[in-house]
Amino acid sequence: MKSFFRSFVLTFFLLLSLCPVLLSQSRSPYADSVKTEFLHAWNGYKHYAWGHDALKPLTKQPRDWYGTSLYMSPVDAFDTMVLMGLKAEAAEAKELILDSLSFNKNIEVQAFEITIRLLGGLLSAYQLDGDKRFLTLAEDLGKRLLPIFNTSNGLPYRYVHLQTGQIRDSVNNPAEIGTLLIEFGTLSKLTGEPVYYDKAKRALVELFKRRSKIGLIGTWLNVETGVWKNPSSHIGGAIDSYYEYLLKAWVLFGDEECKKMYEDYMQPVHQYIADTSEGMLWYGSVNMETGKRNGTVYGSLEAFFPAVLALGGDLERAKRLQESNYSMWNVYGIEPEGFDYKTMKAVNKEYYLRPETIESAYYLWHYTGDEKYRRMGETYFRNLKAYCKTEAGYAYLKDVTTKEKADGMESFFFAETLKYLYLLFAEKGVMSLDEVVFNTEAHPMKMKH
Ligand code: DMJ
Repeated sequence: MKSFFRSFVLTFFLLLSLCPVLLSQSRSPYADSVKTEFLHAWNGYKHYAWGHDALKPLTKQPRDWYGTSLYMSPVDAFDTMVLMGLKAEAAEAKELILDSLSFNKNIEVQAFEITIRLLGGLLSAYQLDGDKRFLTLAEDLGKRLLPIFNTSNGLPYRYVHLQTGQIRDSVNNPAEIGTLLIEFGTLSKLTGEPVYYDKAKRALVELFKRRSKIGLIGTWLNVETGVWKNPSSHIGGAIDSYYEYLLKAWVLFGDEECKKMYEDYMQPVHQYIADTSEGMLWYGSVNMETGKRNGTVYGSLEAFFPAVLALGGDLERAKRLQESNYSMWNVYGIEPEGFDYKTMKAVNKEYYLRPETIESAYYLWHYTGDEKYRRMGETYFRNLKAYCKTEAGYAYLKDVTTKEKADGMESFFFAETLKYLYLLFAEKGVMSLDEVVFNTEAHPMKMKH
């Protein structure tokens, strides 16, 4: 009897200790609710904007970035449908893309946006679905984008004409210069053509060479002269994903030089750009030459940083910063584009349906198994539904303080916002950070192919 009691107690404590592990492997009921909301937004797109880049969710009109469609929403949404198991929708989107998408168009495009959304989306579609036509489209696009690197130092221009290869705008920023390697590198891997990897990698290195004496970079740079046009250094828009890609190029391709550059940047980023207020960790902005603080604004885009820190193994900083992300969200029940962390007030009041704080919650949940990140996700999801849902889809907020809506639904809402929410609530292994590297638009690139 005694031994029966002992084994009962032992089994009980064993199960108790396994609880967090089992919980973090299990599927939350929220996963299906996210799927339902994905379908709501997708059906709105289908009904009112089929074949166009995006849906304007208030006026229920289509929107094309360049006056002709490049099928942004279907390409951005495809891999999310695959991982959610939405087979019929994925088949429909695939047919639309393969029947109608062509890059032989008389338009000039922004290389960064087209790379992260379309090149990234087509490459992940190919890796997940296996249909070679996705890769053919990706290769055609890659070739048309290559002229951006035609400068004496290999630092890319911002715009390129898809038919003529004419390039424009030599004043570029670190994010647009340095967020190309995951896609171009994967294209090299899949086609066996090293040119894509080499050119995108060179841009990262050339940018690194132009950091200041204290190791920081600014916001805008003339790629021809190498002169910085805006010396403000931060982790937000126009810089953000450059850091992300240095780290991810190491994770995906094993590129040690990229890892070293990432580590070299992180030291001054934490030394100068990091700030604290009321005991909370934030990242503001400083002058790249002197390290002198020139701003205390954080925001929706900066909220990506805990995900990168977690991927790089700096879990303590990642957890601390995610607490700040969450408190920024909770001031208005939804986060603003710009937030002064000293006054805890919005300074740019829009919300563009951005994914970054959800992405960070997902990475932290993956690496720690702590259910608290799922609870954060539940708040994010509930508030998104409460404030942004419309009859035809989901809409931006013009003002997070009044919750007044604006007429936009970016394709990254399908690619990222809903994907990271779904992954946060789905059972582990649906698509894991141990097998894929997500590009900055959340398109998964397989580590082994
Ligand atoms: C996306 O296009 C990408 O995540 C990019 O890195 C930043 N902006 C949007 C999402 O906010």
